Amino acid sequence: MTFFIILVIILAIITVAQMARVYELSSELRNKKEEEISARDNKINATLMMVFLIAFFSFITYYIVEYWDKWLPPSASEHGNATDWLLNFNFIIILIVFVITHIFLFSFAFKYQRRKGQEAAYFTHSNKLELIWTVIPAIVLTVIIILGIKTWKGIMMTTAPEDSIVIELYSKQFDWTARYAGKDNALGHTNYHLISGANFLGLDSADSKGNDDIIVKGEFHIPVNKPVKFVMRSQDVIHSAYMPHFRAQINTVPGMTTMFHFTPIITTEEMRKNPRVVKEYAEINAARRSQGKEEAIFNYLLLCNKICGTSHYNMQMDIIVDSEADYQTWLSSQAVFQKEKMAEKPMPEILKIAEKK
Ligand SMILES: [Cu+2]
Repeated sequence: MTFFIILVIILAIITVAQMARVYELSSELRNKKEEEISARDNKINATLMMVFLIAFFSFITYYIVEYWDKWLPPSASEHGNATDWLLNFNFIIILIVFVITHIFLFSFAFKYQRRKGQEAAYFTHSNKLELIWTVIPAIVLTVIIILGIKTWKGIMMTTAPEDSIVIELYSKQFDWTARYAGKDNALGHTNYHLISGANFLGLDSADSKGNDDIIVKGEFHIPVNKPVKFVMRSQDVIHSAYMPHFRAQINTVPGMTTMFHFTPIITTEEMRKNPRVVKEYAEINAARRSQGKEEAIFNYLLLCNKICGTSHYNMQMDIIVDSEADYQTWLSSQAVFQKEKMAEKPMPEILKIAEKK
């Protein structure tokens, strides 16, 4: 098959080359110079420019309409509305510039097609033009950058409220673990050297703050309308905690902690009723039924957004946004991490001394 495709391509190239040669010879016979383009050719080319402009815009319009509901559903976090607004604002500016420049580009090629006796105007420099195309983009970019910095500052440069729920997200090849700080709302100390067997997060048994810590896998719950502070760590390589529905993403880096805090504003139950989600899952489940698979339901996701290894694609955890009452019920049903499990591997003496310093 590949051989035939290559053969067809080679033959097509030869045909085009031969046709060009025939054209060359025939113009010689007609006593015309090869580079002389007829008025008819010019007209055809100019018309094709307009045809392309209309076809191109029609395709883009179709594309936007057809895939309009494939965007993410509305932001499930408070700050996400600000980033969505900024993104839309950028898209509107880009779209306006895109439409105007393309109309000019192709309609000018049509309007100023070669006509007999028509000379092109020639000038070497125009201060007015230089000013226009320097000042306008400069103003637009300044506005975008100022708004961007303001939004970013509001999200990243603020400290999490005092009453935030503290959750550690621990990444390793290839899964996530969530650790709740428990009643004292303080995470117990950990050390890489203490990782062994059941104590896979390396909790330090000497630190009483870890006595009430709760460790969960598979899915984790957060209450609606309450600020959550995520403290993130990584065991092996750089991963990236990506929670698209909450418009949140930050790298998790071995040897340091990174943080992100946000307030969820839509519960999982409410989001499952969102028309866009309902439509999307109707389509997904129609396809799944035809393949004899069980139905899928919408869940918020924590994904890894760094290509961190072979099973990167499957490194995810469900996030359930509950009402306050449901969250408390779920949390009380979770077992506190047992301290006996931590004692399997004692902290090396040399490290204890280093940490005291
Ligand atoms: Cu990863």
